[in-house]
Amino acid sequence: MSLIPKSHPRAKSLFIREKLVKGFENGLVAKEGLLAQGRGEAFDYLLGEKTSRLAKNAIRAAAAQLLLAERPVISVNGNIAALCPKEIVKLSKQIKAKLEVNLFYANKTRKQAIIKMLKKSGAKEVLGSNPKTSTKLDGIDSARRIVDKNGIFAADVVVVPLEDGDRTMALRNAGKIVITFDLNPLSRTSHTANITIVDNVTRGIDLLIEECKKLSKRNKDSLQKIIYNFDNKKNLAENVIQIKNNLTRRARIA
Ligand code: PTJ
Repeated sequence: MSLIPKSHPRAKSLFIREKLVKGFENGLVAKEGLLAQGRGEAFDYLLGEKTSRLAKNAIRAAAAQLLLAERPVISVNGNIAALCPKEIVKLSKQIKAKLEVNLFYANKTRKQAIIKMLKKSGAKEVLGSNPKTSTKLDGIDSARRIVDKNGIFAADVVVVPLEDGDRTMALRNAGKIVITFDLNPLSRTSHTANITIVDNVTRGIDLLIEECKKLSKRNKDSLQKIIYNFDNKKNLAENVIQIKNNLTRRARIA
């Protein structure tokens, strides 16, 4: 049973933290994943811990891009498997995307635990553990270079939530369109991806599923127009301004 009272002023944030800790105890999350969550929390705090208009714009562009994709793939790491496994599977079904486990801190046992969790959450197939179909992505030295020939390697659009900059760059260099969730608007991943959703993945993922549903009846031209009108660099710059404004407001009333 949780030790966090629902009435606690920071209950929501503490519940998310608890999910990560449980995920760590159950062998899904890397130790470093707990630290990554801490960095995310700090940015979430500065952003106001809510999904902003800017994040909603990025979610809309991401949904349009996913609906236009021919071979979309969602890359799953330990943190995602612990934070929102059901939602990730739901998104994959909504946009007919493949799921592939891809870890920075590679570990066979953890990979299997993540695959098991995704299957328990409704996934039929999860790529990323078959040596016969694995291959290497050029331009990257970390374990993330190992990808499935039928998954990330062949994808045209890849969703990489909570990612490191190296692979985002390697994916871009391989001609793929990259969508990420990253609470840090300054990170290399944020700046290298085509579409960065600056929001907590635990809040934004449901909105992305909804938006994919909402836009699914739109024609190609209309979806392309949404993407054309989205400017990732501008969105990131406005997120930084948002943080600055939040800090200025807090400094005034403190
Ligand atoms: O499971 P593995 O081995 O693949 O490892 C996964 C982690 C997350 C440990 C690995 O990819 C890593 O070290 O990531 P980074 O470089 O710390 O980057 C994670 C980014 O995600 C940071 O910019 C964080 O601010 C951001 N972040 C953390 N938690 C969240 C988040 N963004 C959105 N939602 C979150 N809940």
